[in-house]
Amino acid sequence: KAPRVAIVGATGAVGNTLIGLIEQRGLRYRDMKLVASARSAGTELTVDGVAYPVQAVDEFDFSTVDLAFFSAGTEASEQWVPKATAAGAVVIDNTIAYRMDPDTPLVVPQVNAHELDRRPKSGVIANPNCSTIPLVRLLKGVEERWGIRQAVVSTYQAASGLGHPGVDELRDASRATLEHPEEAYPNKEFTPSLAFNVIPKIDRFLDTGFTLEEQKMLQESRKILGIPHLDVTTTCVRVPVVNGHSEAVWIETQGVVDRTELVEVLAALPEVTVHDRESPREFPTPATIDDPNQVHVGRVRVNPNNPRAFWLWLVADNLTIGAALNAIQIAEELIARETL
Ligand code: A2P
Ligand code: 11C
Repeated sequence: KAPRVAIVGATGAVGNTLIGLIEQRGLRYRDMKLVASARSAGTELTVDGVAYPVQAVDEFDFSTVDLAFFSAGTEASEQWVPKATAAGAVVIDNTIAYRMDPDTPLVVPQVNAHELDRRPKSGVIANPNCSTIPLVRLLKGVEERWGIRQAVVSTYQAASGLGHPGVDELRDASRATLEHPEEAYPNKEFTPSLAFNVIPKIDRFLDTGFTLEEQKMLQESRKILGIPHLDVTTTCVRVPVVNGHSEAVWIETQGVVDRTELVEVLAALPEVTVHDRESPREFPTPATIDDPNQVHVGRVRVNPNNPRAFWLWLVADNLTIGAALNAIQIAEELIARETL
């Protein structure tokens, strides 16, 4: 039976993308509720041609839905997810709140859909961080064929990782900096300003000297791939791109890698496009990828001095691959398994 669905954070950047994907993919549902903060209560949004009022989360009755997507920030999840699960809804949560909870599966359907065979103890399925998802989808193929000794990753992350406020601030600060280069723009989201800059800090600093974003990429990759000692080390960098995260990935393997076979293995992974399959000069960029539903790969280079290591470049739409599409694909798996 098609579920009754709520989208908490429906007015946000990920919420908008979720609605678009529900329409595009024809997700089956028998009732739709759109939820956000009290600020948005009463506004209307359209799903599949039907206008729905946005309801305030503090007045929302979660017993009226079977499935709730949460993409309203960690604080909102901490406050409202327990109420949703207590009311009987299954939650797909797109924040850090439940990802490392042992009773909550952390799922990328192309990697560990088997985690969805049972209803989770916590009632929650966690959606990973947007820079983790495309990475683990590629690491899975490499691990199965060659075995991973270590992965070293630098990310180039877009402003939309911080939602609408991040995108708005990048646009406004860029415009203001062009018009008045001598004046400092009063940034709220990015410090220092992201306009004409790159910032090697995403999320807060930890005592280790790494940032929380960097720690998420390690811990989440280990949990999703089921390899507790997987060695993934990252530097996460914000760049002045509106949407689309990129990553430069260096992987050292157990076995010897041949570029032709590597390209074949990557291209055979579900929903992965390899751009330098035929011509090594082709590569994806956030501004030029045509299909946001694919992980885009290029610059595949085996180390000429040691064929147990290679580079690749990946680009993935962070709102789609990194958030909303992954959540929808989890929902599709749950509906197919009738675990709702
Ligand atoms: P609202 O539009 O009412 O502020 P983004 O990531 O683009 O900033 O979007 C965040 C989403 O989460 C929006 O839909 C926003 O609603 C919602 N949201 C933020 N804080 C809360 C909260 N405390 N309770 C419910 N929804 C929230
Ligand atoms: C960013 N990756 O690009 C973050 C956004 O843990 O889900 C997503 C944060 C998260 O800013």
